[in-house]
Amino acid sequence: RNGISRPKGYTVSWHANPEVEKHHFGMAHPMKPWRLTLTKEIVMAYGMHTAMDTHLSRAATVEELVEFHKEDYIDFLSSVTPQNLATNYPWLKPGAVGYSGPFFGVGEDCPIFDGLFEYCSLYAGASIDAARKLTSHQSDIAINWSGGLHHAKKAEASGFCYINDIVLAILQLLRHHPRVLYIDIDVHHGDGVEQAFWSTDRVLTLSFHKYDKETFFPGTGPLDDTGPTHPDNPGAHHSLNVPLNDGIDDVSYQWLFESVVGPCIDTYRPTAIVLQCGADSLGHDRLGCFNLNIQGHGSCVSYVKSFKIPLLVVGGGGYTPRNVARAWAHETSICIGADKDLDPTLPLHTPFRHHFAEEGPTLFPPLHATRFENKNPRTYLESIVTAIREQLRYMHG
Ligand code: VJV
Ligand code: CA
Ligand code: ZN
Repeated sequence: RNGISRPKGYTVSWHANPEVEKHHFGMAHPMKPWRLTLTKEIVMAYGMHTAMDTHLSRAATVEELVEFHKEDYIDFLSSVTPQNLATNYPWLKPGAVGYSGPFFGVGEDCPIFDGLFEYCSLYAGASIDAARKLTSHQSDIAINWSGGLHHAKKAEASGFCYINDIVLAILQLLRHHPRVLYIDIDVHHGDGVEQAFWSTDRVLTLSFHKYDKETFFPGTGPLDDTGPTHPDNPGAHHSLNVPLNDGIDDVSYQWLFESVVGPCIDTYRPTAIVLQCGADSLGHDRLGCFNLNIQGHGSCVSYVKSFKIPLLVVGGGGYTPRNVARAWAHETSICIGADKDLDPTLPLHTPFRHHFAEEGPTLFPPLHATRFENKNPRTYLESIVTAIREQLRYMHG
């Protein structure tokens, strides 16, 4: 292939380490790191890699990880193995009762697997590298599809996330940027990032997600959770949440996204943006319940890119690997400005072609088929936009 020419007037960098892709959470676990292999395969088959600076990312160091995480938690992650778990950490054994020591979030969602620490430090290293490319002005858009693990807490793994690479990357950006806007289109609430920056006005967090306190993970992120209630706290009004119901479609989502993100950028005037592109908000996702197509999901990236503000793009959820790969490859093409140039027929050859057999060899299969009825009437979406605009009026500076 001839490849695609570099974008004019700006630089895009791609940060990845193929070692990440080799890790397994366990056979039946929905999180599949090899979706990154599929993504890369599409990106390279189209020749998109020739239009970017591609960096082999390094593992984050312990010093870098403890900029957010608690040291005893990092010690635990770096020393625990499936073999020593039961002997060294007996209180983490299934069924253990009565122990009130550290728990660290280990369980079915966040299992201890072989190479866990290597996996964590590699995806975190890629996000930190990507953030540094932006602060050093060597890159205008930096991409790390292996990152975006928004649920991890200071001393606790949660929802398939162990290290919060997004928080670590934002901490890097904050060394040079006065204000960072974080936008999260994963179907789940970006609770870990929200919590980490709950008390500062230098990061505005905005998550779009399915919200049901009782039945949908993590159960946080209602419309009225906008930051510390005490008004002297600088973080007041600097967390925004867009709680949604099942089945939202491209047209509704795009309208809502632009109606909310536009005013956020105009009011907050961020000097850098981090966009978490969790692909579990697509239709036909194994865990999600929205009806977005690849184009609808991608239009969020196009819209954010159009503001020409230094942009860090990370992955996140996404549990139907072939569609995750389609979405992230399409979004890579948007970042390099080549989306209009791609032939929507996937240029794939064996052995990868068979992964895409279900919907056929197209980049844009219809995913909106009504597995979930759209339970987001226009009146509901309008009330969200009104509430968010109201919340933005409290924000000054
Ligand atoms: O809903 C939950 C928590 C439970 C307890 C643990 N069981 C396994 C599931 C119910 C209450 N967890 C969610 C976590 C979703 C994480 C999303 C992460 C992201 O996309 O936002 C960012 C990367 C959940 N939903 C579905 C599952 N867990 C699930 C976990 C499994 C599984 C099937 C479903 C773990 C192991 C296996 N199957 C074998
Ligand atoms: Ca979200
Ligand atoms: Zn998710």
